[in-house]
Amino acid sequence: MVGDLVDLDRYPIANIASPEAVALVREGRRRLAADGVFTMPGFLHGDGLAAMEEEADRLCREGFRRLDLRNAFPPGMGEETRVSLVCAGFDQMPSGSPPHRLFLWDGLTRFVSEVLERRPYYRNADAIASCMVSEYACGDELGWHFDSNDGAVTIMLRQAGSGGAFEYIPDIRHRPDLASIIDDLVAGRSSRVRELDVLPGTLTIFNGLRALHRVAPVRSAPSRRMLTLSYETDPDQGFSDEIHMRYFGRRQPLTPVPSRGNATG
Ligand SMILES: O=C(O)CCC(=O)C(=O)O
Ligand SMILES: [Fe+2]
Repeated sequence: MVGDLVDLDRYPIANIASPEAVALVREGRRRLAADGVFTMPGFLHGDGLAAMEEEADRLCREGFRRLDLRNAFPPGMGEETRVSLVCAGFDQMPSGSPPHRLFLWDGLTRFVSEVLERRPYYRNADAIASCMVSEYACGDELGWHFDSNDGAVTIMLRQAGSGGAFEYIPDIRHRPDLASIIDDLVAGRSSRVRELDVLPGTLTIFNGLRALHRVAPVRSAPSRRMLTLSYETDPDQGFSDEIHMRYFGRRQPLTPVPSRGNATG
């Protein structure tokens, strides 16, 4: 069902009980524990990436442009950072289109559940923001933040010509010296920042609740494009209306979205 998108020879995760899938899950857990991030290069094969890109072209033309400032650090820390990007939501993806099919594939939900050791685990239930394509053109960026939702999985669709790096400081949310780490960061003198360089087609599992991260400003074309899939421990969990308005400019989906048949992970 997703073999036309995902390289199932390289990543045979369809049968989660197979020895190959078990080994991948173990590797993912090890990487997340050691580095705070697990990447799967070539998760989309060449044809799958091309099909995803074609759909992303259309979605980005119809996306919502967000430009504002926010402070996404814990209360009392940090300062406002810039958010500038284009977002297209799940409600804009035709049923059966490549991103829609990938998100609704239970095999991926189960795999993410196993790697993150969240059982049961569900696709985020949001009709708009559960699955989205984002685009960062020249000058766009997503300032430093912690994520507000549980599990974010990204698939790089296109790298920026230059700039647009994903930068992060893993696993610092609960550190007692978080305030001074953030002071150093906003003053531009932090030595903790790591950069994650991934090629198009790479799937990344990342703990954005615990890690500070940002997308640095894009400096030259082409634009950076990312597919983001969200997962939750609560099958009814969606995003707030504030997120809907900020990222998508609407509270309600454009067209009613049928039930996604949420499977346990
Ligand atoms: O595009 C990325 O690499 C990450 C985006 C992100 O951090 C977010 O949407 O919260
Ligand atoms: Fe994030």
